[in-house]
Amino acid sequence: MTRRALTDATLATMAAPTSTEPYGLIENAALVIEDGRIAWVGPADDLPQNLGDAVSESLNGRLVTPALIDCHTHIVFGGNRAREFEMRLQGASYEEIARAGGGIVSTVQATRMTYETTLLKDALTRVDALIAEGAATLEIKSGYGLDIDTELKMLHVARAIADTRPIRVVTSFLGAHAIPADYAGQPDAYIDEVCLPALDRAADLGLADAVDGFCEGIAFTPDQIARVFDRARARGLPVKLHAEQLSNLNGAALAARYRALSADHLEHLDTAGIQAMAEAGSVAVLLPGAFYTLRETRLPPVDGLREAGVPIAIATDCNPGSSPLASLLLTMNMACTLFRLTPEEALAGVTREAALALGLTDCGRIEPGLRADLAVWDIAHPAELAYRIGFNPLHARLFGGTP
Ligand code: DI6
Ligand code: FE
Repeated sequence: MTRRALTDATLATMAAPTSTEPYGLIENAALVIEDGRIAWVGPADDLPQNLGDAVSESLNGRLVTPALIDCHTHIVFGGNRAREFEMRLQGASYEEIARAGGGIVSTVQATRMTYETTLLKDALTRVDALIAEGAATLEIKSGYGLDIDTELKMLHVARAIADTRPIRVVTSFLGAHAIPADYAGQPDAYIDEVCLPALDRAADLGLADAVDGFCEGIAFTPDQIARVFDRARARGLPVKLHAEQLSNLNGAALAARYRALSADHLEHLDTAGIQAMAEAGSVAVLLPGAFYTLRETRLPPVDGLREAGVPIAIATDCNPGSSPLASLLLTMNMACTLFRLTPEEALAGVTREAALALGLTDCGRIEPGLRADLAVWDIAHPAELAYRIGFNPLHARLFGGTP
């Protein structure tokens, strides 16, 4: 058995949402790690004496948080969309570009043409940026293939990331992301001939941990999404949904009917949608990077979500179009400045609530029994994480107890 004790730490345990101590903070704390798991947490004075051969290390008062979790990314893709960024700056809207054959569909073309090795190499540059800021868990979606082979290729690359770097990857099959050019005007045929068979293949091969969709005027209707969710349910896979991003199609309520892990974006979510999410226990995943990039003006209903007790997570939405963002620290800052989350909610949003959004019960908090996925920061108080812009105070990251 390997055992490590970390002493002289300030712990933001993020333990319980109802905890009276903000951030679940414990000062002058210690932590014991055994075989990759957290074995003991508490005030340093109470540290058990019988630690045997444990290696002990003083953190000199540094702050320790759960390692960060990015619960919504499209981090695997071909090419980039800098040209589209220029077009938007000349006045074209995201929807106009999408309808004119740009947008998601142009990334689909690039992703189909890019070799798996290149997709992996390019994705790793972004993954490394997340790891450098203390991330240990990452959700990755398919959805830039939109044919069976390329959807599976993307999911293979996502799995390969976890084999190449010390990070945990959770995959989502997002075949219902956009209607590809070869099925223009035939979304139902696309669902039948490509999306559902690809979902089945991904499930057969164990490549998908969940199923996602994009319910929007420029993507799929609630009825079409429901057909995809029916198949997910038949295959025993949990669902989540891009909902209420650009308009309100009652996608969140649809997702809630399927007991979705999360509904994501949600700028146009209404009261009925909030209520449905609260009853289903679905997490609201807010994506300030997309809101910022698209210069949206309608804010997600944060007060309503809080009042209804819907857990709020935040994520990068890292993708080449609407959120070319590979920083969870900047995401936290944006969530506070743009969406008025508190710094505590922002940190919970990339730890405890992000774990919930992925259906993971063994990470996202500092508690005995959970994985020792930890971030050690050169700061004194957790509010500093969301407060600064373009500043990375990470001192060390532990992944399953290993620095
Ligand atoms: N919503 C998003 O923000 C991303 N996908 C989605 O359904 C955008 C993807 C892209 O523009 O490439
Ligand atoms: Fe997204």
